[in-house]
Amino acid sequence: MKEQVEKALNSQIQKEGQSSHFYLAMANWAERQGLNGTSSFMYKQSDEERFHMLKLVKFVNERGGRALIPSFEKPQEEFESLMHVFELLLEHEIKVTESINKLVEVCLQEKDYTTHNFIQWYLAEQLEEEAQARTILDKAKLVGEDKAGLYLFDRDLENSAIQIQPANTVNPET
Ligand code: OFO
Repeated sequence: MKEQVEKALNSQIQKEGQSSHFYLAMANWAERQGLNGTSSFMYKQSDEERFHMLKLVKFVNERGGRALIPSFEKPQEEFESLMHVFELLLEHEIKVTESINKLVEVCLQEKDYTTHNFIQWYLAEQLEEEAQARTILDKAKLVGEDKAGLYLFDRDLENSAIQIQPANTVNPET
């Protein structure tokens, strides 16, 4: 595996793991607020990000590279509100998309078409996750500070009523 590609993939491994950590902190905060739907949703998001990290680790090793298990920054523990959580979620996903785009650029510069092909899955995933985060944030904005609205929002999130199912449903075996 080319050095630059390996470096970029290891950097992405760190970002996916950091995302998992960040979302775990959000789940933990939501659980403490009694927002069980939001907390279930964020625990699930955290698991998905960990899966994204593992998928990269395996890919690097299978292609003869050396995956590095990263350390993570301590995520913030407190959030101002439910809306704040979803604002940060969207902001974070936008940054991850930028990072995946940079990874694509490195693959093309290095003419590593196998990795380029592998990364397409992440691009599709980011599209879905950004759309999902936008939808939920729009709903959170509509609800604002209304207590009854917050209750329904959280309950709907628990029942997945306002989640968008990815078109290419994630299969951990692929
Ligand atoms: Fe890893 O899928 Fe978003 O961040």
